[in-house]
Amino acid sequence: MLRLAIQKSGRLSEDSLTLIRECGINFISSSYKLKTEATNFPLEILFLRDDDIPGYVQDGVADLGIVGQNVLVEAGFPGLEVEALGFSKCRLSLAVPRADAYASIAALQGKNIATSYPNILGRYLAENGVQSHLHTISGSVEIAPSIGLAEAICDIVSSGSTLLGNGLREVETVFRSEAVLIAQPNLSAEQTELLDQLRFRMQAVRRAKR
Ligand code: PRT
Ligand code: ZN
Repeated sequence: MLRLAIQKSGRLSEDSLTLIRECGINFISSSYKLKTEATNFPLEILFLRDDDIPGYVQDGVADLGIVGQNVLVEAGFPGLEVEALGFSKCRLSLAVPRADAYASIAALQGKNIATSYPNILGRYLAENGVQSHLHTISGSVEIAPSIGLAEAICDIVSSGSTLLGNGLREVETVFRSEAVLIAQPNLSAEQTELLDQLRFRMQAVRRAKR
């Protein structure tokens, strides 16, 4: 038996459920149940907040998970990734108020930056020799410059319309992300065999879509 953790409700949920179904795995899901069992594959599905998924898989509470690389790497467990899934593509970017001068990343030296990704951003700034003050906030990051909390932000971007709507301009791509399948490091031989079957089916689903 394998336990797979997916996001309960959010941007990853629908594509995660669709992928499992396209792998030929049948299950009944209802919005109030946090756990369901597949009827034709030894798989149990847990519905969790995406932020909790890497830790649960690292600890072996869940055997597998589907999560964005942004959340996985920020949590500090990049080694759990076993398969890129090709959906929920986005980027983690730095942005500044549209009217502000910005020649290079050196412009952020000594500045306040609001983000939900202090680990990924901290590493990126260090690699670029820039020291900034990071303010970790968990949501609505794009509002920070307009309320005087920070001179810049670092947040997830996909279409760019949220930045635009908040008078911000994207200036650096810090990290590129997509949804990935992750697995706990200590699967049994039987579980590894099931994981291989699952990955084989996921790869076939992706190939069929190309
Ligand atoms: O409740 P829970 O904690 O499970 O969910 P959540 O609110 O933390 O996550 P959710 O559902 O918003 O996102 C889940 C994952 O989807 C993220 O971790 C990313 O891997 C991926 N993803 C893809 C995105 C986006 N696109 C995205 N556009 N996550 C967030 N956004 C947000 C972004 O934060 C910003 O506020 O959308 C806004 C920007 O979008 P654009 O299109 O205006 O640029
Ligand atoms: Zn989350």
